[in-house]
Amino acid sequence: MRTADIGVVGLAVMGSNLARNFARHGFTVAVYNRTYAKTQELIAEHGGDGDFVPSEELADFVASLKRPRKAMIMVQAGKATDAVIESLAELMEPGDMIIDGGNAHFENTRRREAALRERGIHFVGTGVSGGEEGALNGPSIMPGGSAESYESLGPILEAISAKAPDGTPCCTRLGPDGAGHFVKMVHNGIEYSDMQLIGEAYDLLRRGAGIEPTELSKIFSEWNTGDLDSYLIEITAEVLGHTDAATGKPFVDVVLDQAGQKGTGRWTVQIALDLGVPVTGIAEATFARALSSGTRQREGAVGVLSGPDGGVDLPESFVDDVRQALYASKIVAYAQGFDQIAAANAEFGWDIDLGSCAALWRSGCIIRAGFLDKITAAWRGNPGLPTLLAAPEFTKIVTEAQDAWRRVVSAAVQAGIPTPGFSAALAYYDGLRSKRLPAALIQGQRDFFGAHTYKRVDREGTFHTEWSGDRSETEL
Ligand code: NBP
Repeated sequence: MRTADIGVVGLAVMGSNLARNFARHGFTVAVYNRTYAKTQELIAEHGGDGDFVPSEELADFVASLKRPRKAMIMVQAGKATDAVIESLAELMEPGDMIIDGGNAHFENTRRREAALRERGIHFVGTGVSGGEEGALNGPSIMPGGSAESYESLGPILEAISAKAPDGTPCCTRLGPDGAGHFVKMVHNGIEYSDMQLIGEAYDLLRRGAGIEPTELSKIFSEWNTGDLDSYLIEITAEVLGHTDAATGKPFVDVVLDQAGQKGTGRWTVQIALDLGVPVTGIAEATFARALSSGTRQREGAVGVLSGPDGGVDLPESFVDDVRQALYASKIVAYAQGFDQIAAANAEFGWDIDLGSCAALWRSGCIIRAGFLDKITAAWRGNPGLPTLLAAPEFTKIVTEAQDAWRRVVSAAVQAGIPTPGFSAALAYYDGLRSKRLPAALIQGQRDFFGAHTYKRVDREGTFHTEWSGDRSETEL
């Protein structure tokens, strides 16, 4: 009795919403959860969404799938995922597919794919973004895995995915093994960066310019109608406009200022360090969350370490300056994320198309934003761009924004308002455009203490100076 087009294992919030999304698109969906009560709950509450085939036993679940079988796992990342993969693999046959839609580390996905490939089973590690609402109504989907598996799986995933404004599904096969989860990880890293930058804009306007949350909510709403049009700006306006029912105060004032993290920002930075890619925006955002949560250090410093406390003369144009600084810094954050994906292509032998990444982030995911259309066009127009900032449209935007950007960073320093995201983005921009960097001096220091050698600007070759001797130079 093989009737189901696809199955979902793990019916917590993400799995049940994805299962409902499949069903609403006319697919017959097999559903299984370790605790059967959750399966029964899904059928009782949402059975009317479409055609579900519930099973209490995993063997019955597998038996209910059409060949080649497709089972999507939406369970807790880590050990639970390994356990479910093993149980499924024992019941499956060569040619079948196991799709992991959880937030797996891409190295785990590479390991799992290699192990299952030995057994003839396709393993598709796929990023799913958009939270529970996206899972139900159309997420951005970032699959890895074999081209062969995508032939039959792709149309099903594309059907339930978000659609970009031009109607294109926000789901594309990105490459083999860990490519999909890698792209999802970088997506989350950019999300960290974007949120930090918005937080800094808020802080500058609140503490620096003294604008109250209700007014700020209007400013962000207005920004959302222009270049900054994005989901994160939209929800920022909502959060700032919200009043706490219990106290009547702005909601943002009653929330403890300690940002949590589940680890994907940290992974992005760790891998970037291994790949040697400067993702300074993502790193600063991750560290800023850590600083906010470092209660011991903060308690020891508040009232002890002195400095200006927000008061500074600001230019008339300050609100618009902050908007421009935010836009320019955001472009840098995305440019760095794309650099990281390009570096992974070289390291892991992938061929992830940067234009396709930008295209599938246009809808459904947390970093969806109007300007991703421009980014998509930039990479598609010239896949060999050395950096997104070199695309003429983006060069123009950051060039036009830079006076405002510099005014904002200067004002922040004067006012004692921390802007690690804005400052790091501007420093990265200035670093990239500098004809000469102090790295020459660092090479001299390295040669001095460790005979690490250096290259010269005027001759080919590798050189060392006898620093502790007569300071003569030898060519090696
Ligand atoms: P959770 O991450 O909370 O996991 C709960 C599910 O895992 C339940 O179905 C539970 O079954 C099952 N499970 C566990 Br825990 N251990 C198991 C085991 N050993 N064997 C079988 N099943 C096991 O669910 P979620 O929040 O829906 O997220 C699912 C995945 O999607 C995660 O990897 C998450 O990182 C990822 N994700 C989440 C979001 C989001 O916004 N929440 C967004 C994108 C991706 P039980 O009912 O029997 O305990």
